[in-house]
Amino acid sequence: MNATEQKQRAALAAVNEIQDGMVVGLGTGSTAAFFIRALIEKAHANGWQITGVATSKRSAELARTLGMVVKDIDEVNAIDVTVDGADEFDSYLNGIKGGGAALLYEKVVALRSKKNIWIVDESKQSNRLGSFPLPVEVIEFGAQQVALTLQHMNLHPRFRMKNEREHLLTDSGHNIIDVDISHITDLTTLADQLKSITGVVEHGLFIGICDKVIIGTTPVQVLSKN
Ligand code: ABF
Repeated sequence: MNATEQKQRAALAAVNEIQDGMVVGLGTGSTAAFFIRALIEKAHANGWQITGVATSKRSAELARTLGMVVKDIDEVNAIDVTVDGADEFDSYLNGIKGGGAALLYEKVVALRSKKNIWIVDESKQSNRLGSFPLPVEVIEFGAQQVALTLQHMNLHPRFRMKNEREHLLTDSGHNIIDVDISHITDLTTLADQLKSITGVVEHGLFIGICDKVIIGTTPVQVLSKN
């Protein structure tokens, strides 16, 4: 089964975790897009009232186009469950996110959610995080200085590019600098070090956040924390 089929299978499995009346965090990326489509189809078929809280402008636009009510995170009292993709995850259900440059809103929504579910194809599973470059979101002002600091930390920083000349900008107008953490063992310390750099807004290490991972193999694999 190819990655796309696995993503679709994982997305469909995640829809079964949703009930009528829920407030649902809507992730970003291709797997999350499959979930959004499948959820809206099931909600329409069953006359459910679902409210979405999106983790990116593109996910909000997709959901609204398909007829879902999408509210800002500050308009809802609570988020029952957030379903999102991931770039890499390990056996502790820690992960790297942000390949889609949406890590900041994804983390804000995830940390306000009662439950977090990641939907993935099996290629995202890893024994040790670091195969995927870690995205670091930085304000544009002084971004080169932050890149220099990351270079001095031996993290081999690379700006995420929109094209050959322009830096990609996130929904918040920030830059993304991707760093190599394949040689780093203490990720908790690294996370603290990154957040202590003035100009760094957030990073894509999601430690202790995910409650369940659904892998779209046949049969579907469901990994739950404790
Ligand atoms: C999102 O899921 C991002 O953090 C991550 O980049 C993406 C994975 O992309 P895809 O589902 O397209 O493989 O949460």
